Amino acid sequence: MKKTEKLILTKLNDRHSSYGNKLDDKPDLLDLKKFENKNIYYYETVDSTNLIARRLAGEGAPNFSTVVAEEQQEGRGRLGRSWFSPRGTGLWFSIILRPDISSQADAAPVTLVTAAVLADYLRDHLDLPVLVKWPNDLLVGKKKTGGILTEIKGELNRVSYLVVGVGLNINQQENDFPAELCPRATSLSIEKGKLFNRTELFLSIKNELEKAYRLFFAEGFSPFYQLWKKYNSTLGQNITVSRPGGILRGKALDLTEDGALLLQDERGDIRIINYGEII
Ligand code: BT5
Repeated sequence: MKKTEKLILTKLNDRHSSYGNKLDDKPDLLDLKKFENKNIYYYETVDSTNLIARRLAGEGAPNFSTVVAEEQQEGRGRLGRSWFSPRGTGLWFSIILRPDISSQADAAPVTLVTAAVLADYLRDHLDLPVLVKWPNDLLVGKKKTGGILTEIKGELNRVSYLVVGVGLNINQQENDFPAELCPRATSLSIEKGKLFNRTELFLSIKNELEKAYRLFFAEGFSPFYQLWKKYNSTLGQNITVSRPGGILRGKALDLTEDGALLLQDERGDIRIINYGEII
């Protein structure tokens, strides 16, 4: 038997055992019955769950309302980049948060909290060596398996709501990614060699995140600081950061207690980076 045939057979058998009598190749759609009374807005196809969540938040949707979609046609990354979100394979969802805080700065570490909690969850439940690249990438080795896009609505001293968008690659196989993403992207299924029940993962991750956000908005970033440091792939590395003020090169020294990156630049000066990305 050829290697590829074996792989396909294994995949079908896995589906068979994970999902009952499912032997066809239809995507495993989310199980809506499990979403009742949980403030979950389910869509088959959307432009972006973050955009829908922002609209719902503007219309008054309560804290922790969550938008989840099988597929995003215009999934968004940061800085106008796109997020590849094919149907029935990953988890694409956005959680609305309505914290009782007045300053946007207090909300800023929410991306780091989300990343640390997701890494912890995937390590603990799936035994997957996930690391966090500052500020919003979830990596296995050098490949990205998830990303976070946080958007804040408010003025400087007023926060109306936050939308935290999470994209996690779950059941994609290598040939499901477009060629340009293949060398840089992976999924839980590629890493673990089996398919996952997305409904269970989604509900369990959503639950962990809600617990974490309650704690974060009550006590700040400090309960998550060590967790983030434990799982980061950034500190100690020589990095290049692109940020609104331009490009900076240097060594990532530490994370401040409110989630900014401390970088020692090429002249030896210590720089505090609140926003940017490692390129
Ligand atoms: C992110 O942006 O990593 C944030 C991704 C957030 C996606 C979620 S899905 C639910 C919610 N609704 C949305 O519309 N968005 C959020 P960034 O750091 O800018 O990374 C984007 C880059 O990651 C792209 O330019 C690609 O290089 C790469 N990429 C795109 N899709 C990917 C995928 N599925 N897996 C791995 N890498 C991907």
